[in-house]
Amino acid sequence: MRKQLPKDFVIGGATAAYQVEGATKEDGKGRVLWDDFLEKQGRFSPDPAADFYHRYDEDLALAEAYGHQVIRLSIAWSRIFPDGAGAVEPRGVAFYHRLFAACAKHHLIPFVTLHHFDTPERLHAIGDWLSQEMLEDFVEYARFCFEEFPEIKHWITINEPTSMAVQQYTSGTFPPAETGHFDKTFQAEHNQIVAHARIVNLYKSMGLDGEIGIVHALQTPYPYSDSSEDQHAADLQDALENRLYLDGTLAGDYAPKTLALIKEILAANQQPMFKYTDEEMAAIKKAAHQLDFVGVNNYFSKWLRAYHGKSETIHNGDGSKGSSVARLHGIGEEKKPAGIETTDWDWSIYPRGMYDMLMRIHQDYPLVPAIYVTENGIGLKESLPAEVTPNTVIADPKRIDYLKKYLSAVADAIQAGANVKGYFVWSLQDQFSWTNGYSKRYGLFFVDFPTQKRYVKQSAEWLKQVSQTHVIP
Ligand code: BGP
Repeated sequence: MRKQLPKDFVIGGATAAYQVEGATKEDGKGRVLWDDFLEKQGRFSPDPAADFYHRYDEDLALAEAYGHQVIRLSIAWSRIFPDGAGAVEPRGVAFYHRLFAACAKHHLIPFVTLHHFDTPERLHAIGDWLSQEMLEDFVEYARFCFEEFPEIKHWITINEPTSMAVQQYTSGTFPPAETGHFDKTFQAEHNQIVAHARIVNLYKSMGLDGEIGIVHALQTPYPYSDSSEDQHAADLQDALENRLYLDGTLAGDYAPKTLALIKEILAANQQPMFKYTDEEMAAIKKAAHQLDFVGVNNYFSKWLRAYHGKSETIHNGDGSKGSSVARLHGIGEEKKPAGIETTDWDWSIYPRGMYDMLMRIHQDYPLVPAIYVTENGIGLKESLPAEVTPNTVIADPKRIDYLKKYLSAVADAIQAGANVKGYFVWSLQDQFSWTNGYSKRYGLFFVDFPTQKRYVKQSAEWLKQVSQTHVIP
């Protein structure tokens, strides 16, 4: 039988400022942590990305025409406060007013993220999420946005705090590209949870007419075998990436088991426990009781087996299938069981992982009022046919197949009781990927980057049907 989605289930596409806007040197925008890092790497540039800074109206018109009701956007902190704090750049403020007005014109409800991996350079240089000054400035930037943009009714504090902390200090794929610093990773995780909590509490104290949530990257870690050692490795991986965030933001306290797993990882690596105060924990508790929704970004799952050697990670950043390595001392080694399908970037295709994560939140975190799937999609190597007209529709059967399987898993979770209210495909249009550049395309709409022309993909037509009928064909 064809699976159904609830009638009030909303569908849309996701974007992030740095990945779509381009125009990184325009209208007084300040520098962010990625600018120097990418320049030094010399692999790819964040300009022009999808040139959304100038072409947002065209993309919003496509979203509307293809049946979307919602859209995920982020505000580039450094367009508003080029230095992270202090003087406001009015041209940045004006841009977001224009963008949000265009959303209204195209009947799209924006879900707006305050921090999507783009810390202003000055704050990154003084420690990023490890710096208390950054936390203070982030809260003030949030306050400014809440007062300045009353047209926004759905706010997201931070996008994927785990991706930031783990990739900054454990695997080294995000600047400052440090590896093996589990102590910094957990301290950054806790600090992000505190910053998120203070902002939720601030928002609620302002009595504003809207909702606020957070977006987590949640990949289910499964044991590679049924041995207790592999199960324990999966639990440790879960503690690194998921548990602290789930406990802190959704339950308002760190469970003793979560803290014990973290202490075990730190002890194995001879690193100190992260610091937290009673005042911070009180703020965390208060925020969890006031949170309106949690966003789940789920693309793939992981399998862990016991490993006692040195930490070693190799990132597959160019689509060379099978080149990834992830072995962490004190945690375990990632290894996919035979038969698990993967993308060219070694991401497993495992919709069951989406179902299990949605059900875990539903069952283990009863304070959570609502869940949105805020990112899901597949990165593919795609190109334009030799002959194109503006009406050319690009065939992307793999994406349709992926979306169908994952949306079906979402429908199953709803059927089983999870309150999932909407789904955002990553991504609306092809865009720039932090560690993979421009060859990993996720969009419902193809962007020919040299000309910036847009072409519809078949997946956009498929999703329009879902959005209009609430049936997954
Ligand atoms: C999430 C991020 C997005 C996006 C997506 C795809 O982690 O929130 O910003 O980039 O993943 O990831 P990637 O670009 O690494 O393939």
